[in-house]
Amino acid sequence: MRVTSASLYKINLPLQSIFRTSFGQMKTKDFILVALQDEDGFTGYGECSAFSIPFYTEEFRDSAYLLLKDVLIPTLLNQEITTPAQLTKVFHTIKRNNMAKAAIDTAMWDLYAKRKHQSLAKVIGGNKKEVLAGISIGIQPSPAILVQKVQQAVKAGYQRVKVKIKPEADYQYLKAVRNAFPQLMLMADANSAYQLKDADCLKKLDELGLLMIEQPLESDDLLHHARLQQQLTTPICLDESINSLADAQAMYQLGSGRIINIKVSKVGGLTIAKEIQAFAQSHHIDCWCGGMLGSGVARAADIAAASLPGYTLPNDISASQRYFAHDIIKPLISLNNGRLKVPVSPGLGFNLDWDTIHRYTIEENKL
Ligand code: OSB
Ligand code: MG
Repeated sequence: MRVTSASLYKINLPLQSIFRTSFGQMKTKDFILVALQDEDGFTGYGECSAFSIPFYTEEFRDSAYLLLKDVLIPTLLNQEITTPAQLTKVFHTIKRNNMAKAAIDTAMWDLYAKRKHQSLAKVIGGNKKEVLAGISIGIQPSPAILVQKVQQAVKAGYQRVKVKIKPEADYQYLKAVRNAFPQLMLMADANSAYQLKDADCLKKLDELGLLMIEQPLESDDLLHHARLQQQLTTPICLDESINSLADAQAMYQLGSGRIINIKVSKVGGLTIAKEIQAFAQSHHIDCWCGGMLGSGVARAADIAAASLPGYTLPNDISASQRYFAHDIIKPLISLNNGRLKVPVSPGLGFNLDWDTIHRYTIEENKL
């Protein structure tokens, strides 16, 4: 297949409510939609999830937009590509910038799947009919309000609840949730808000029977994560630290954690996500699929990834309406007994909602 033209849309999609983490807060999901057209009239769609400010990884939306427009798409145009897995070679000389690359990777997988009249899940090797939905709840003003939010999530059917934490909003908040829901599959995500010297504070969380603590320390600090894991009974899950297969291998060798949050966008797309899940599966490391508050296009790719056998735990893939009053796909993603159906129709398995896309697009380019 050969990509002959491409379109980029910079979109600011309003969130239903402000999402607060230890690194900042968001009112809109700012992202880039990439459309790639081939010589036979097929179109593949991918999302670049980089935030407007580089507070989660070093990428940000405008840097990704420039890279896509001026480097990645011009490099791709008119090249004969046999399989999307080849893209890692095509972009080999471009360092990191995984979220920009992931937008192209996922769009190419969508295109490839549509050309074969197969679902995205099928072409990447997924073998599940549905995947487990979990929810991520931002930092709340008080433990009582958090308990209310968790109550709503449980009622909606979410199989696992993740609570964002930071120093001063950790033990008391989680304890209140644990008291109200003794059996709940509960976990915490610190987004690197702690240091090794805070180990005592994190050790206190061991009594709450959490499924895992996600990314307690800095993203480039595998060594201290290993030291911390030795002191905790709760498994550490790495998110920000895992940007490549090599990162997953280093985590395993060093014992920096026991679980991986594989984000399709953060690792550069479905090809690498698949490699990491295969490595994890062969080394008995549990994995699940994380999100970036992505729109439906990102989440459709996440559902396909989560259908791979190595994704063993509930994912941060929620229904469209959890985050958005208007999503950019049709039909909306919805929960079915706490599960999400893996589409069987070609490609991503959703149509785009162009009214919504045009309404929230702030800039576009045709290449
Ligand atoms: O750390 O997993 C994270 C959202 C934005 C940035 C980082 C993270 C998150 C989430 C929400 O936890 C995941 C989602 O539901 O999309
Ligand atoms: Mg995380």
